Amino acid sequence: MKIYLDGEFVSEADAKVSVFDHGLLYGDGVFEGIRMYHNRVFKLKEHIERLYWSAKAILLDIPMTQEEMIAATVETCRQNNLRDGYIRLLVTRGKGTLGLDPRRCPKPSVIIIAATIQLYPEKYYQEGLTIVTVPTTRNLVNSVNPAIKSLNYLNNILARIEANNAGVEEAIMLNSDGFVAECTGDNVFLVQKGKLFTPPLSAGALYGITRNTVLDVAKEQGIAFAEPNLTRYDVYNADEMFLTGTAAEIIPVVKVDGRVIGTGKPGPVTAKLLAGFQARTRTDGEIIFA
Ligand code: PXG
Repeated sequence: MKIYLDGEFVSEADAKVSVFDHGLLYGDGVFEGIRMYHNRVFKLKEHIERLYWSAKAILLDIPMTQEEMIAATVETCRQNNLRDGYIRLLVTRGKGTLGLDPRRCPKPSVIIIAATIQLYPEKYYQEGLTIVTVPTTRNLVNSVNPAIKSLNYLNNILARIEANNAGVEEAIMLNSDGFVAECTGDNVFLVQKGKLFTPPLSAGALYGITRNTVLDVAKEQGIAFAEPNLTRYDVYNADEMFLTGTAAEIIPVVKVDGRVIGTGKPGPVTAKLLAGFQARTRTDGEIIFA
């Protein structure tokens, strides 16, 4: 495996960061998770744009242009001869001192890892997921805004532990007002009487690339959608539910907190949106090998 590290391709054994890197010491940095499908890096421009927005929000100056970052990401896929898989792109604050002051970190580190991906088992796509809501509240927009894809994922990991303890794979996180924000690594969608609903970004939902793609597909397919605040009551009484994320793509949910959602089987609107999404993975994104 060849890993991009600060402008060079190095072997996995040589891909090392300092123990004084503030990405490690404080979770001070930002990241993206990106997919390649059929020789294309899906929605790469959108991922890189979001990366730079996350960086701006934490006053981190990425030492490359967006165009250079796009080129480096595609080149990392080429170096690893990958046409399908998963990319983890990180920018850390870089090496500093033991104090948390980011001014002591002169140079951010850029790391790009291209690998294969471990997907959810196929049976979850066929039968749907069972999930729960968890006690850990999603970060407040005025603390670590959930819009920032930061290297500090403890809020999500705590919720994921609560999901694991309940014997399930994902968790609905509510915001401090009790509205649905998102899952630990996925956005939430409901279908009610043929109309699509997803929480607004102001509720603490990530500006998800898959979320945006699903909304584009819905528009194209003539499916009406809205972004109102959603409660657990709305979830329990939905006809269909699914989650979206780069890793999960579109995954149906059939049970939440012991309540069966709709018929208890993945629904027709979910299937139609999934087909539209999959079509886009064939045509959308930077080509890896010309
Ligand atoms: N919310 C959160 C908190 C996320 O981390 C999403 C929503 C979905 O956003 P995208 O842009 O991916 O549609 C994410 C993304 C993993 C993994 O390994 C998780 C994500 C992305 C890639 C891989 O679990 N989460």
